[in-house]
Amino acid sequence: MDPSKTAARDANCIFCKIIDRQIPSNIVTEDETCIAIRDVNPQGPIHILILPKNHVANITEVKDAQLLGSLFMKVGEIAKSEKLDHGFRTVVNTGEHGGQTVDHLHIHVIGGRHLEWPPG
Ligand code: DGP
Repeated sequence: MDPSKTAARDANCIFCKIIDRQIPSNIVTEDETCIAIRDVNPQGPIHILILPKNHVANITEVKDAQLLGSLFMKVGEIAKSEKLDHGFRTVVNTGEHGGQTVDHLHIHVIGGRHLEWPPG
């Protein structure tokens, strides 16, 4: 098996603990590669985070194009199931300047209200 695809968690990562059910969360959907949870600090009526189950710190660390594809395919599925018919925003914060506070790759899906642009 490709070692880069072997399940791996970071013992100090809060999202890895959520994936392992050590910390409770509101799970929207999951499959073998990713999980989607409701953000604990929602920035809109709908705010969902899509994360890979294997620990990857951020988008620059991804080695697996198929994994990225799977994560982004979830965006559309979730937008449909959450009825975000009027649109939504997809955000991937990276590093300190990007406002990333949890070092486990995640895609924000925010919707349910009109969002301003540009961000601060
Ligand atoms: P970012 O700033 O892009 O790294 O986003 C991290 C998001 O994770 C932030 O919107 C708050 C959310 N978050 C942090 N801790 C938890 C948690 O324990 N549970 C859930 N559901 N969300 C969390």
